Amino acid sequence: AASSASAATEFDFKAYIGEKATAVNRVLDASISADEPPATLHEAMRYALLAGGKRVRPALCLAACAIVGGREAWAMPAAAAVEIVHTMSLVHDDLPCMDDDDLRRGKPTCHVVYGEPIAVLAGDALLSLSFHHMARVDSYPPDVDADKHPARVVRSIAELARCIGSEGLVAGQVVDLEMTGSAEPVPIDRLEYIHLHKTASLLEASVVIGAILGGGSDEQIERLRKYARSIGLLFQVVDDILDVTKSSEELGKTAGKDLASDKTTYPKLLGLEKSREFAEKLLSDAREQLSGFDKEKAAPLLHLANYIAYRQN
Ligand code: GRG
Repeated sequence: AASSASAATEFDFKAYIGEKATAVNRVLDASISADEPPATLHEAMRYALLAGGKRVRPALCLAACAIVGGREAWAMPAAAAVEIVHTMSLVHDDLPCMDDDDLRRGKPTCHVVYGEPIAVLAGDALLSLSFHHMARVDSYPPDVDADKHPARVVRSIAELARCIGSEGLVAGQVVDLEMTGSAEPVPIDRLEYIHLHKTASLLEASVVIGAILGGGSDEQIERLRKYARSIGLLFQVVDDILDVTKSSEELGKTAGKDLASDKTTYPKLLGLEKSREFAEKLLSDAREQLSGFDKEKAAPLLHLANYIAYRQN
């Protein structure tokens, strides 16, 4: 325990996530030129993509590649791709026909700045760009496992496609929309379905794709999939808890915004204490999946799980 504690304190998570975010931002910045016509479309894509964001999904992808012994360059195009998918889902989620939000990452939403048609099309073009990145077979240095790389790329593309469509993000969004405005609170199994699809499925794909491209064994990939499912749900449970605790702080410790709003959340269904216990259980499930890996190589995924559990936004 003493040695794992010291390994944990030696790992500088802030520096790690900062370094990965910078590297991915460089790839994202280079992948869309504002000078190429149609200028408005490209501007809108860049506006959405380069507006900040924690870059958790690319970091997960790169960390999963590293834990199975892969090199960072092998997973870098995929790390960019998962962030692009995430961004396009936010652009579409913010549209008036969906959540109708005016602000995202502290800035006016894409459709507020560029209008609805361009925001829809920027989202479409970003989705297509993500698969362009995924298909970059040239990301493998020719020295190691080069012959295996195209098969890994194809497997990763299938993984990403599945997590987006009617078995993934889109399914989660549809069920979420169906529940919106209903007078009844959403039952817990529906709430879990929404989170597993809207949030966890892309986090899962980010990890699994990193592990595939890093050359992980099927057994390693499946262990990391379980890790990712736990942190995916954890992400949302913590989000719900923060919603309550933050708005309570803002309102001077009176009833939280979330408890008063129509939105169904874990604290609403389980209470705050039980929601916190559930979050702890998900974190320990995630950590357990990492126990068979080399400690040093597992440090980034371990700290990413802790970050998701203990973040303040
Ligand atoms: C994907 C084809 C396709 C269509 C989109 C709109 C839609 C279908 C799905 C909605 C997906 C959605 C908005 C899920 C919520 C995801 C989530 C947890 C967002 C917050 O993620 P953070 O905290 O955000 O990582 P930052 O800004 O840090 O990147």
